[in-house]
Order: sequence, then structure tokens, then C-alpha cells
Amino acid sequence: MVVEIPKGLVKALNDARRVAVLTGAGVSAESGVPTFRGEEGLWRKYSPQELATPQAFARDPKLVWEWYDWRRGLIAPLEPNPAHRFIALLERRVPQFLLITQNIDGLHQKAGSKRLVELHGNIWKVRCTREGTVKEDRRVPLPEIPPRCESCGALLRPHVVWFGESLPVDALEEAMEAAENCDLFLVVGTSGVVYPAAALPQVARSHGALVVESNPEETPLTSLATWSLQGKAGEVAQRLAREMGWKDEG
Ligand code: BV8
Repeated sequence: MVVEIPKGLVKALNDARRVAVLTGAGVSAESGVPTFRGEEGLWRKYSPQELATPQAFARDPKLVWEWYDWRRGLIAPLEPNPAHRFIALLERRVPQFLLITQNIDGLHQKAGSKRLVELHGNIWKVRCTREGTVKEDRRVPLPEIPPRCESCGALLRPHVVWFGESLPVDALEEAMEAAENCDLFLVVGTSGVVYPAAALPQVARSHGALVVESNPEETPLTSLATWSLQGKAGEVAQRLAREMGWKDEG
């Protein structure tokens, strides 16, 4: 399906001084990372309540870590796709930019994005449940499950935000500020059902920003969008880069 790029969008992207981008699992789908709610989504086999909550971790840390260890093994060899690269390119071409990702896979960083906040943490970081210290840990597979803190022996947990947990305050504040002040807000590959991230496009819209959505399906955010590009993020990105005359340096 060839996605039509509206002329108005090309002009808006060229004129934009402040751009904010919100991404969800869909931006990593073409890299091979399963989404949460799709056909073969992660939640079909497991329910979020069973695995992505502090209660689940308290009840069965081994089960929760088996799920994360499996996801880490799956993600480790994967590469960014043209959508990640387009977003990293966009960052270098607009005066003010912020990428707000809900993803924990680290593929935006791998694509060269620098100005980003991770609203839901990062699967490559672990946190000591006793000391609160956060470390990067890229061991795949983990040598022991559940892994323990090498300095105090307490359980380690994934440094991600589970349901019912608050988002990192500074990341959320930075995201809100960007949504309130941007003139263009791109939403890529999110089902728009998880809050407070899903509220950001509405914040941008109500502060006068143009909102652009890239998603093969309609979402609760589609009605907010000035332009809705119904297609896969990687394909839309390549079409958009071509219309903008930008080469994908990636
Ligand atoms: C909080 C990290 C305050 C872990 C995740 C009732 C109403 C409203 C809100 C709530 C409610 N009950 C509870 C809440 C709050 C809750 C919430 O929103 N629940 C929802 C389910 C109703 N939120 C929270 O708990 C948040 N915290 O509110 O704190 C608080 C404090 C104390 C007590 C109470 C409240 C914390 C939420 C963070 C949860 N952590 N992940 C991990 O990953 O293991 S959420 C997880 O789902 C992801 O991180 C992601 O952010 C989120 C949303 O998923 P998406 O990224 O959108 O992915 P999804 O699969 O859903 O969709 C993929 C999309 O891509 C689809 O649209 C598809 O069409 C599209 N797509 C597919 N292929 C492509 C594509 N797009 C482009 N190209 C393609 N090729």
C-alpha cells in the first residue's frame, strides 16, 4: 500500500522550529520486535497483569524475569529500521527536537537518536530492589534467573515502568513541556491506550500543534491528527524522506 504524503505535511515539516515525536511498539515492529497488542503481540500469550506489574514480580520474580530474559534475547540482535533512522535524521534537521518513546528496546539510541526521554524505562537496565542502584546489564541470556545484586545480594528488577507505577518524573515533565511548546507533534506506532503517554498528543493539539500520526490502523489518537498516514512506520518514513529530499544516511 503506497502511502500518500500530503503536500501540507512536507511544508509543515520544513517550517517546523520545534518538533516532538511520541513512539510506541509499532516503530520497532519492522525491526522484528513484537508489539504488545497486535495479532502475534506479546499480550496474546501473557497478560500485562500477570507480568508487567509490581504485584506479579513480588509473587513470582522468576516468571517475570523469564519473560524479560526472553525479550532481551529476542531484541539483542535486532537493528533499527528506516523509521528509527528517519526520527534520528529529523532530530538533526530541526532547531528544537525531543523524542518521547514508550519503548524499552533501546533501538532509537542504536539509530543515533540523542534528544530522547524513555517514559517507560529501558530493558537493558536493571535496578537493585534494596539499594535502588541502576546499572546497564546486557547479558543475554542472564546467568541466573532471577538475577541478584552483586554488592548486596538482593533481587534485581528490570528498570522499566510497570502498570500502576509512576513514570520517571523528569522524563514526563520534559515530555509534557515539549508537547505544550512544539509546533509539530508526530505520533508513530502507538495504540494510544496507555496513560499518561497517550495524553501527550492531546496536550500538543490543545496547545496549537499540528499532529501527525503514522500507524497502519486507526487508533483513539487518529481523530486528533491533522494528518493520518495509514501505513507501516518504516515505509512511511522512507516516503517522507524522499518527499523531503532527505537521504537516509543510516
Ligand atoms: C501510571 C513497560 C500513575 C514495561 C509498559 C484506566 C484508564 C486509564 C488509565 C488507567 C486505567 N487503569 C490503569 C491506568 C493506568 C495505566 C494504563 O494506562 N492502563 C491502560 C492499559 C488502561 N497506566 C499505568 O499504570 C502507568 N502508570 O499511570 O502511573 C499511577 C501511579 C500509581 C497508581 C496508579 C496510577 C504506567 C504505564 C506503563 C506500563 N508499562 N511497558 C514493558 O514493556 O514490559 S506499557 C506498554 O504498552 C509499552 O511500554 C507501551 O508504552 C504501552 C502501549 O503499547 P504501544 O507502544 O502502543 O504498543 P501496542 O502493541 O499497544 O500498539 C502497537 C501499535 O503499533 C498499534 O497501534 C499498531 O497498529 C501499530 N503498528 C504495528 N505495526 C506497525 C505499527 N505502527 C507503525 N508501523 C508498523 N509497522
